Amino acid sequence: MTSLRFVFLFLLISFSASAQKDYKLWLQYNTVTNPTVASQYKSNLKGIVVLGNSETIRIAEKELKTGFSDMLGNIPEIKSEVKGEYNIIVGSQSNLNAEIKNELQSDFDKINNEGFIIKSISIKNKKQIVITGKNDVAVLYGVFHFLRILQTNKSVKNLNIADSPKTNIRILNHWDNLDRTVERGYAGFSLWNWQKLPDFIDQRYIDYARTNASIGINGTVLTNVNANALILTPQYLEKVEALANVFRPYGIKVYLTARFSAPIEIGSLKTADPKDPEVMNWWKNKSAEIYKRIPDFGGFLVKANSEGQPGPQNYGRNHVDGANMLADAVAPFGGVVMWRAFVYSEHDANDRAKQAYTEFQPYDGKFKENVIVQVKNGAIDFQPREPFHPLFGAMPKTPLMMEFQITQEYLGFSTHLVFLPKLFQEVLESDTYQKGKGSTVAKVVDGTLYQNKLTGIAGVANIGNDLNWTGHPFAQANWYGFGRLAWNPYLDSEVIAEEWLRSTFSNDENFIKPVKDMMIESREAVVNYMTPLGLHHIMDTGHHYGPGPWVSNLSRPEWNPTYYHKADKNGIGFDRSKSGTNAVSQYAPEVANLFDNLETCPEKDLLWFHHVSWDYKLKNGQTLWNGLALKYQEGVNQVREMQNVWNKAEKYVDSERFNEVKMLLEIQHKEAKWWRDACLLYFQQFSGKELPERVEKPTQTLEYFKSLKFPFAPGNG
Ligand code: BDP
Repeated sequence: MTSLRFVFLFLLISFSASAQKDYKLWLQYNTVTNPTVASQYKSNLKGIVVLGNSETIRIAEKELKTGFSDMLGNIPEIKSEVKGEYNIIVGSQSNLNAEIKNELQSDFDKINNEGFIIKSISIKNKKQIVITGKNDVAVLYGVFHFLRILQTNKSVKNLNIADSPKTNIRILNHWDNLDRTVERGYAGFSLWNWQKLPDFIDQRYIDYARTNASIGINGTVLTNVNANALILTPQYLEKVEALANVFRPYGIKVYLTARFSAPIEIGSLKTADPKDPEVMNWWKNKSAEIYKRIPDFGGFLVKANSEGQPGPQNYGRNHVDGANMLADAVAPFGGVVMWRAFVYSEHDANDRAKQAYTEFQPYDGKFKENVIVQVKNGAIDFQPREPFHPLFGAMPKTPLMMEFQITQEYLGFSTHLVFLPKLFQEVLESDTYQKGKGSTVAKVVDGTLYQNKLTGIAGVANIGNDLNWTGHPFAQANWYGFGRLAWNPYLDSEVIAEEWLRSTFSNDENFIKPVKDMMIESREAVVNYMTPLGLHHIMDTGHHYGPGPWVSNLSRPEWNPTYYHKADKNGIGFDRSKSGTNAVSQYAPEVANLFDNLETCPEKDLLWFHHVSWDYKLKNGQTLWNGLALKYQEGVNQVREMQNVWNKAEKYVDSERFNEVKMLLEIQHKEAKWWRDACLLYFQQFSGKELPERVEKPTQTLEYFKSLKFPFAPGNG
């Protein structure tokens, strides 16, 4: 009996220890096991001097203590003043003594308000490490960066880091509804427990803020872009205020989505016309009411006249009228309006890929100073691969912010391992040529191309109340990588993958190298088994789970996969060249010509821009049909290789996370085959050709795949 009880207790403890690992994300603070590294840390980090006493500074101090005690087994002596050497001195510029301030003057000149300095200095011949910035939140960023140095086992000798975020707004967009369902969420329900707020503060709110601060995220939009006006009522604002209070010391501002028709729905006005004085007044008063509660409220995110959401066009006005009216309301308080450019209309027969540009580009220079236009990375909708959105670089007088999707709506939900920073990097590196060679999307986004002051990157969150936050343990890397790229859009995704692996799992080189390669490859794998060679939007209806290239019966033509692949006896692909819809003309001439010409169009984008015959010869000499089929097969093979790599990682990973990933990879493998077989069987009806030898034969019929239904797939409202 006793021994049974003991076994039970042991299991319970080991289960919770393991579950905690999942929960702790990249802030594991694993014990430093490399003896050389550990002894270097111990001899260089002997005391901690914390200057200042704000809540933020207390958080920074606590973080350092946790980091030290977990990673090194003891906390260096906490001192009230700088005595002796090898101290870590933590505090903002104004709290440093004159000598240190002087020593760091040129470093302070290099950083912006959110930037930090981590530097080894010698004062009166005594070696010290200073972690500082212009305010306490910047110091907190510095502390997290310093702990990352320890987590990744890098040297703490001769530190000389001055790093600032390159964008102002680094923000998560939660598509969370007030009933706690999450649109396109695959990690459980919303974190925000509106029923228990404002009085009950879930520990997860604090952990959420801490985690975001650790990667420099400084904003969060709590509510879905398909907005509910109720969030703007006093009953809910009181709850929002409670969350804002939790997030504030971590440097995170709260934003809300503004439903354009709110003045009617909760304000009993007859109209929401942005030129109506009563409406303008309503928003002004509403903003004042919000700022009274939340003085650092960030502002509004708006989806207007898009997919049925109300907007200024309901009143014969345009996006500029709508955005500027809201901008005026929040301007006195320093708020911003993030106005989304994700628009396309069922009344517009033009290529959907062209519609946002056609509508928004002429508005360049017309928005108020505190408006930033939020543009998805591609012109359709977060597909596994899209060429960059033509609006980037095309609105020199308007700040544009990037919208990435971290949640994997079109990339296998939270069951597929796909490392998204690779996708993000591909977009950010794309050259728009709008101001000559080197006019990359990253330079548009960080404002350096056109000297915009307001800059930002948004990521549609993949976070829910699952124990591990993101559903898939590796989806945590996408949250992490988003934050790192929002801070610095020029970071290499390989560097990000490596940092994340070291902080999340292990510093063992035998683990890092193969698993990092697996992550990097995972993005191309998903493209290959879902939408190779520029195919896009061929998923099943509504839930977007699994393949549905046959779907052609939806009321809006541009919702049908057949609209996008246009497969017929002659070939496949969407002709967006000059002889087709001429979507290429929305890019700068250099880019337009590149895409327009079959010879120069990158094959990864081929079927995005061209309708080509099944016998078209690819660069590798294969016909298009064979090449397409082989790509689908390659995707499946890549998943198999990912499984092999993971199986060899067993000894470096705790058993719970190891098994989770193993099971998920099995699902991914099954679903990769499903995509391959369903798509190839469907397209084969048009090509009329046999599958090439190296492609495995489908084990089910096309009719079977078409019959699959998923009435309760998650994320589909
Ligand atoms: C699509 C999603 C839909 C979102 C929409 C948007 O399917 O749920 O509301 O984008 O971004 O990707 O507004």
